[in-house]
Parts: sequence; structure tokens; C-alpha cells
Amino acid sequence: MRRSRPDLFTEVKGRQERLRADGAGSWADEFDEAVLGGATGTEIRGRLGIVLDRIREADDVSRDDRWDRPPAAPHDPPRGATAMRRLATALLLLAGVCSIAAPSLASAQTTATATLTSEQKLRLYLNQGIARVGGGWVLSANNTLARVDDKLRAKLVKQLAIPTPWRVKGYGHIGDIDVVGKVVYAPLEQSVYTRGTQATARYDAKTLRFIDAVELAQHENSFVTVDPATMIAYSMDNFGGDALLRYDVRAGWKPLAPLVMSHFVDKVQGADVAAGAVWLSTTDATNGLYRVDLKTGRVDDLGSAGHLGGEGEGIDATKLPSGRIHTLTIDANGAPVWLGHFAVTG
Ligand SMILES: [Ca+2]
Repeated sequence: MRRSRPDLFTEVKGRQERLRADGAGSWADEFDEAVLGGATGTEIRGRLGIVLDRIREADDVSRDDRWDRPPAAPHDPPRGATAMRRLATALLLLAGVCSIAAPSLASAQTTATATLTSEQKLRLYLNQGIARVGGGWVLSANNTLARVDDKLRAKLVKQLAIPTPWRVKGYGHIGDIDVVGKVVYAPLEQSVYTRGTQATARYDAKTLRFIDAVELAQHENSFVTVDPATMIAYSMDNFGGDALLRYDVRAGWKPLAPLVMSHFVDKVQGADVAAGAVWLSTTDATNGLYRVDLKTGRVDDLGSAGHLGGEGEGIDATKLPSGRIHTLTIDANGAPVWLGHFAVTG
């Protein structure tokens, strides 16, 4: 049976973990860098050749018993050889991923690039979500909403923003938010992802007062964004995926057909719909930024939000003098949180 690309990625990732357990972690990292780091199909195939050369070299090394491990029992293969076999198997899988992924990745190749134009340090530790309002921003953290001005000075902080009845149901986390008109749309997440139910709430954008919430059939809920032109809301079923869920807000959040994306994007933490696209921020190895065409689902890789080793979080795509997109990123040291402004070309 033909397997989907996400399944293959999952399989390769699992094998990578076993490679790391066998002491072949540096090669496992090569996979991450090449496959999950946004390389093009051509680059992946080039790096694949390099990794295969290293396997051949390492085979010689393992025969020379230079793995710096205790000798294996006579009936057991050397651990190095086991790791090599696993790596070779994983590479075969990787080749499968490449052959499937390459056309998609190639089609995703554009000259579109996000370039940091300026960066601000948040005074508050509001690290999850961001949405533009006149003169400033609404920010979210686990159970807090806040309004800040353009200099990021706090204007209103609403702690315990999730009402008790919803907290009792397990909803303890607010992800990346959006604002349309006078309403903040906020994804509430409960941590039992297998339950298959999450919630999205509305708050008054001026007072940050809770209005209401609706439960939705999705496993995770890192973001919501609402297109003001159509009042269609977008989210994702899981943190990684190759489709965006769509809901008709005016029809009581009736599910619509998902928007199929041209390739899988992992660890999505934020999104904003603007200018005919949904702009995604991730917390993958590069804190990657992506643009998904609303009509075609084509995914453009825009590059990195920076602060590698930190965590990419929410995004807003209001065109401002400071830039086209604006991202929250947690510093690699765990604090502070940065608001980066990016110009996008292409
Ligand atoms: Ca947002």
C-alpha cells in the first residue's frame, strides 16, 4: 500500500531515535538537517550521497573496532554494524521520502523569503500568541491575555482568562490568537490530545472579557485565525500536517472541507490569514516560516524566524511599516520573548 509522506516521516523519525540510541546520532542529525530543515529535493539527494559515503567509511571503521564500545558477545553483531544496518534501512526510507517529497518540495521552491527588519523584546512573558489591534497588539500566554501598545507597554493584563467551567473541562492553554473587528478568537487547548476535542473561545478585544467558546473536533489546537472577508476560521488537526481545517464561523463553526497543502509542515505554532494566504510559524529545527496560498494550498518556505534553539510561537501578518509578518519567539535561554518584524520578498 502506498504510504503517505507524513507516515514515512514518522517512520524515519522513529528510526532516527534508534540510531541515536546506538551512538550514531550525528548521522541521525544529518537526516534532520537535510529532510526536516527545509532543504530542496536536489539538496536532499546531494546530502543523501554524502551520508551514504559516510556509511561506507563507517563500515570500515566498525570493522576496525573503533566504535569505542565494549566488545560485543561473539554471537551478536557489533553494535556499530547494527547501527549501520538501521541507518541504511532508514536511508532507504529516506530515499522513498525524497522520491515522493521532491516534486512537492521543488514546487514549493520560490524566491519568497522573510527577512528580519527589526526586533523588540517583550517586557511581559507572554509567549504564545499575537494579533494586531489599532496602536498595538493582543498577546496570549497559557491562561493570560494582554493588550500592549506599539512599544510593548502593557495596557491591560487579564490573568485567569479561561473561565473556571472551561478550566474544569481541562482547557488550560491559550495558543496563537486572532482579532477580527471587536473580537479576539482564542484557541483553548486541553492536553489529552487523543480525546479529539478542543475549544475555541471569543473575547472582547477591548476589555478581554470572555464572550463564549465552542468545542471542535480536532486533536490539537495551537492556533486559530479568521479571515475577516469570509469569516472562515483556519486551524490544524495536529501540530504537524498537510491540511488546514476550515470552519464557517457564521454558521456556528460548521466544518468545511480542509485546505490541502502542497506539503507537510511540522510543529505549527501560529498562523494568520492575510493577503490571500495563511502565514504559518513553527517551532521546528529552524523555527520555519511558511506561506500557504488560500486558493491552491501551495506552501512557500520563507526561511527562519531565528533564535535557533528557542521556540517559535505565534504570528501576525498585518502589513505595517515595520514589516509584512511579525513573530513571537522564545529566546534559546528560555527568556525573553522576542517580537520580530519581517519583510517578505517574492
Ligand atoms: Ca496570530
